[in-house]
Amino acid sequence: MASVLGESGAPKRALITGITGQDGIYLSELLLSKGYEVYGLLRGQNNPKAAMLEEVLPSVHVIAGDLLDMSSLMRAMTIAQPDEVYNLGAVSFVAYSWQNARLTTDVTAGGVLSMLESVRLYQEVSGKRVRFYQASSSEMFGKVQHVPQTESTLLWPRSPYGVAKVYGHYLTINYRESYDMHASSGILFNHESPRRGVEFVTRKVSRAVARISLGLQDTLTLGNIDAERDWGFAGDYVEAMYLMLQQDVADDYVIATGETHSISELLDVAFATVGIDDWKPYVQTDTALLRPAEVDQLIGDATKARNAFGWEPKVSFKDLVEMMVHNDLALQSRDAGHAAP
Ligand code: NDP
Ligand code: GDR
Repeated sequence: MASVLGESGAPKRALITGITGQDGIYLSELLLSKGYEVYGLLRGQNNPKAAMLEEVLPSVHVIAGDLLDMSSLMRAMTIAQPDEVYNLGAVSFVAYSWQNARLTTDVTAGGVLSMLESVRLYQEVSGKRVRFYQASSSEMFGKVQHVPQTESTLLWPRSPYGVAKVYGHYLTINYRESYDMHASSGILFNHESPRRGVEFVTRKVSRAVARISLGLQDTLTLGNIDAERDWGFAGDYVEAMYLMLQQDVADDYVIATGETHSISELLDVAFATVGIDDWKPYVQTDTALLRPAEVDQLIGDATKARNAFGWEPKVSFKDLVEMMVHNDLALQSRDAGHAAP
């Protein structure tokens, strides 16, 4: 069991970018449960998620900062004095990355450089050794060159987001090799939860299914329902992030379930959860939601993580989808002012 005490003998301190996102919240909860002091970077002068953060994670220390502003990151390092840094902040919606390619590049790629530089300079000045986690992605595999994908599969990204993640991935490796930094990269496949943003397909489906079942919505419009993804539960995946940084030697790891399912299968399970066996009358497709270049199928092999630190997913695809639909049923019922079925 890893110690929760840092170099100084005091509780370990973690700095998380992207703390208001799905993974940032789960990771904060995990680290707080282990006795960490958690610091989170919050962007914007009036971020609407500040109230949510205060309610869900009142003991997190919030630091104002933005991945586009390196001076704010250096300031955050000085305030947090972290033992571990988790760089989860990004423009993370793949479809949006074609419409905002420059912003995606600046935040999702450039932000990694600014964060790594801030850590490197902080280490030099403080003499403290910091462990760094980079949120790499299965989107880097894109037009997949090998099935299943492992840490050594050739990267072939298919979106501005994927290209930005490739930059961050290789830069993390480069800082490890150039400066002997304890910098690890987790190549995480899709992971979902009731906290998933509504722009992503799993949550879009779970929310729409809940609303259809409650009579609040008639149909759901999707893009490519033949795409296949290796979907896991975000709560399981943040455990892997933490475990990576507890290893003596930094490295890169694929985190995945090893199963792939199509959007059609997602629809099967989601609609069955509310007792609808034939979803076709409720689902439309629109070519406007197709992407300029699609990632057709992803399936990961997490053998390296299992062998190194015993990581395995605990929540199945079916349980995950059911969990999300039940959560949306409760939320939608509450908002509509009637009891959940
Ligand atoms: P989310 O989209 O839920 O969260 C993204 C976070 O990044 C938010 O907290 C957002 O802040 C923050 N952010 C955006 N722009 C900036 C900026 N300029 N400066 C500082 N912070 C910023 O993502 P997830 O939690 O799902 O994912 C976490 C990380 O893991 C991301 O890097 C993502 O690309 C990566 N990833 C995710 C996978 C998944 O399946 N979830 C799989 C593989 C990788 P705000 O709330 O203020 O907008
Ligand atoms: P993804 O997730 O692009 O894999 O990126 P998303 O849920 O957006 O798409 C998954 C697949 O579903 C298809 N799809 C739709 N997607 C959305 N969002 N909306 C639709 O209406 C729709 N219809 C079909 C998509 O074309 C795609 O094939 C997520 C993000 O969390 C990234 O940040 C992360 O790096 C990767 O997962 C791993």
